[in-house]
Amino acid sequence: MNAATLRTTCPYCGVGCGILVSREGEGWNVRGDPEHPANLGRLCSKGAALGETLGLEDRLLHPEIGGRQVNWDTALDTVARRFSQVIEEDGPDAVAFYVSGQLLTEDYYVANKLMKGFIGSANIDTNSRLCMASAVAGHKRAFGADAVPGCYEDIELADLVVLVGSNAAWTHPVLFQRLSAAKRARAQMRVVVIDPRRTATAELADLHLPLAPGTDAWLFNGLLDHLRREGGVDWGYLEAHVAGFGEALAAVEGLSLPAVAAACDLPEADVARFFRWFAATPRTVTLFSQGINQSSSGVDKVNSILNVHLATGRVGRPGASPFSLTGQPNAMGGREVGGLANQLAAHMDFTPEHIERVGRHWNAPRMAQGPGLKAVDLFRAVRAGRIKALWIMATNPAVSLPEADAVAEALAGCPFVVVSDVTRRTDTARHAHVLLPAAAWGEKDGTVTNSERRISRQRVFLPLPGEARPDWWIVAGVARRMGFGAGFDYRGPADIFREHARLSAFENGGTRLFDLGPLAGLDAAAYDRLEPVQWPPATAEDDGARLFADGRYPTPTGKAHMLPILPRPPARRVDMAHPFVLNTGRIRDQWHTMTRTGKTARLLAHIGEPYVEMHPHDLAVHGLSPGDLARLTNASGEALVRVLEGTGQRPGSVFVPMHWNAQYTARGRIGALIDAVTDPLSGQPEFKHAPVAVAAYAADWQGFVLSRQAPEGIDSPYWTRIRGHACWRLELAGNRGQWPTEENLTHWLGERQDRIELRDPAVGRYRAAHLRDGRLQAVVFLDRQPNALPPRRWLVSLFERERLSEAERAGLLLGRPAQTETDVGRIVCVCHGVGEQTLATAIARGADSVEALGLALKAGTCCGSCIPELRALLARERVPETTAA
Ligand SMILES: Nc1nc2c(c(=O)[nH]1)N[C@H]1C(S)=C(S)[C@@H](COP(=O)(O)OP(=O)(O)OC[C@H]3O[C@@H](n4cnc5c(=O)[nH]c(N)nc54)[C@H](O)[C@@H]3O)O[C@H]1N2
Ligand SMILES: Nc1nc2c(c(=O)[nH]1)N[C@H]1C(S)=C(S)[C@@H](COP(=O)(O)OP(=O)(O)OC[C@H]3O[C@@H](n4cnc5c(=O)[nH]c(N)nc54)[C@H](O)[C@@H]3O)O[C@H]1N2
Ligand code: SF4
Ligand SMILES: [Mo]
Repeated sequence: MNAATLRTTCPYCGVGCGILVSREGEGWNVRGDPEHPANLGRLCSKGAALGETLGLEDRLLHPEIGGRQVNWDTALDTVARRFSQVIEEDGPDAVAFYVSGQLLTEDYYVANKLMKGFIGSANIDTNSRLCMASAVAGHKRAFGADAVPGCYEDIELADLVVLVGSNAAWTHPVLFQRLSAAKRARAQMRVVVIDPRRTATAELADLHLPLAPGTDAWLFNGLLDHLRREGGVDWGYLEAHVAGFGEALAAVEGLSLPAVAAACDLPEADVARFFRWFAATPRTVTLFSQGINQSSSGVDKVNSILNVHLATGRVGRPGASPFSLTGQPNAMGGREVGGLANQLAAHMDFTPEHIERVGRHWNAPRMAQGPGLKAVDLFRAVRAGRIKALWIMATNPAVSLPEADAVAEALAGCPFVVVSDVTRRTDTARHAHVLLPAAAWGEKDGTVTNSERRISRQRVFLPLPGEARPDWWIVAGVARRMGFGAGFDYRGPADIFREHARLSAFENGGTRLFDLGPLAGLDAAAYDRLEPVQWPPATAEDDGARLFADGRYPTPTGKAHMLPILPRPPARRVDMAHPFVLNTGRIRDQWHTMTRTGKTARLLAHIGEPYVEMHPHDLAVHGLSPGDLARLTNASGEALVRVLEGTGQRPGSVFVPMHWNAQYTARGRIGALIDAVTDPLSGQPEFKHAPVAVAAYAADWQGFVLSRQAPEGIDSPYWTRIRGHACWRLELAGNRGQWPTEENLTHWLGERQDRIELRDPAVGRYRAAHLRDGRLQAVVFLDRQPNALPPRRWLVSLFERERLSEAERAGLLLGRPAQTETDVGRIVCVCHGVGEQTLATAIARGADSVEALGLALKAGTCCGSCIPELRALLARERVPETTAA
């Protein structure tokens, strides 16, 4: 590693991959850190594309009040004054912070301290409420502390890996690559995937259980009873280390195999196979994520999983553990500092003893005395006018909360909204009175904790652009101006980290697992050099990689708890008017609300438009075809998206990605259709189960714009903007009377005299191009016959030319390539830009494995995120043996 190489950590998912950054020409080379224990050199497509997201386009670079640029003093004074004023007039509970698992631990710690120790309210909640809250509550009920017992290595050591409600191939890709490699290396390893959809993750599975949505607790209860019946319970472990097992087992007694299979709508034989494998495999790891957590009974589902691991004594042992996958890069760090409204700090709760202790450590003038409002309730309070000043940091609630339209309304009606973000234009920032420019990845310094409790450093390699500042600096600046100078006199993140570590060790005496005592003395240089380290930090006897291996749990009795679980169906049921279950989640190449991944063309090459994926049978019944537009509706809202056919979809269920928002599409904020029903214990919303109606949107015309400039001035009922390498693509559709106006056309093509045009009102066709010195600037194609629209990829390729040839110019408005050119098809491998068509051709010519495709086309050889899809393509396209001769 040369001296100019900097080691840092990926800012996306909870795998927490180590990254090496170095200069490369004008840009930055980003690659996996071979020495980081999370990824050992690997990166996924999002991590690998980080170098392309560093541009300052779209960045918020200066503080703004009411849309006008102001200096930092004015901005911080204004925020401090308004917050103080509201607190004075209406009390501390009339203000709130809504923060994020994408803050660094140091940022998070300072925000939490200000609210809970100095303002005197616990109205600080985090987007982790939407993400990890059910796992947190489940862990606390079972183990007495919010701790993931296992580590990544367990996934490689296990003989059975069960993935429940996790699409790790797309959402935790590097961990999934580690799992795939282990499975290849160890013939005895089996993988079970439990997900209503057949996902990319399911491609690796020996058994996929496409259960009816929301029925996981029946499955795990059934498994528990099976273990009891078939001698699979470790009675010695239960007697010694677990309380409540009698009740838990009694609650599931008599849950027969046929009853489970019926409840989950699964073949009995498949359920039986899963149960047999689980019972017979001591080294079992169960990975779970949002298919479990995001549910109105999420906590019970978590405990139904923890129950079967406790019953078999498979907790915190090599290759044997339950494993909650964290989503965001610092979801875990947020739990450590106490970013949730119902936690205090450093894994302490709102008990009188803890309140007193934390108050003493902080020297806090006004400790919050009890839990604050959880995210959904917090925004309800904003809407009801009970919260009068709100500060949002590093999250985009107008997109990501359920009932997103109501959230936007709440923001619009709130007297004072402050937004700290790195992006200038977001659906949330639109409602801000004060915008504060935060430092982004590469510009800020601190720590994050990944899914396996490993703390890693994010380091600075870029200067602060404009007037951007780290989040901790912004919060501390406001705190000082509110009169709390002594508590917020930090010189840098190292100061904050030390204080956080000291608090974790403060009067701990082994009572709290989360103890960073050994790190509390790091000086600035040691903090700077800090190597990735798991908590609890290693001791002479224990490397800290696993928890509870000795069967001792941090509860008053030292025992874990099994809980009787009474499964509940999802809160909202489908009916005649809303016959589909809407399931929402992630796609491989986008991150949440696209504020960063939306900046790179490469990551939009795989999937560029918001879509609804449906089973072919449902398409046929509802008269829909792939490529149509569909309108999804229910009482909460509506969405307009492209139809995608997916045989992996369960009939009756549809899937829509959570990512698209008003910056990229007309009506794609799917959170608008999700009722804010939450788990009674965790407050986590049911994002995976909203009844909806789906109907064809009978567009009278469709079309597209390709343009070197980002297209603006769009008012069509349907539009999506997609960044490409050489040009932007704008997809459009509308009804009679909604045809783009002359003003729209001028926006996209410039003045009329600069265009070549073909207007055919009789058939409803408009085609135009704008060339400058023979170089294509923009084209517009609108048509009442969507299949008369020319191939977009061909036109896009013309934007890559410096000059169009005569033949190309002639072919342009005819909508036909001058000569036959090959269409590479939908891009599958985004790193090397390899399309489906190219892959299919290579397969037809004999490339018969992922490795062969890699050798021939480089596909899948960079980040490996597309390997599950390569496998699926191979399975589909491979020439049958008999005809191959
Ligand atoms: N590419 C990408 N990766 C990401 C993110 C991203 O935005 N983009 N975000 C990160 C974050 S914050 C998070 S929280 C994680 C989330 O990671 P995951 O939880 O893996 O992702 P999701 O797509 O939300 O949902 C997982 C699966 O749950 C399934 N599911 C739905 N209903 C049920 C059910 O009733 N039972 C079961 N068993 N499964 C069900 C869905 O079909 C889906 O395939 O991803 C992280 N990684
Ligand atoms: N329908 C549906 N909705 C969901 C989910 C789902 O599965 N389905 N999943 C939920 C889950 S698990 C999650 S985690 C949430 C995620 O939802 P959000 O947190 O709303 O998503 P992001 O787009 O990551 O928002 C992060 C914001 O912070 C900004 N940002 C980035 N870095 C920094 C920084 O250093 N400082 C500051 N101040 N700002 C920064 C980004 O520009 C962006 O605006 O979505 C939830 N919503
Ligand atoms: S798996 Fe991908 S997104 Fe997640 S931390 Fe690693 S490189 Fe980043
Ligand atoms: Mo998340």
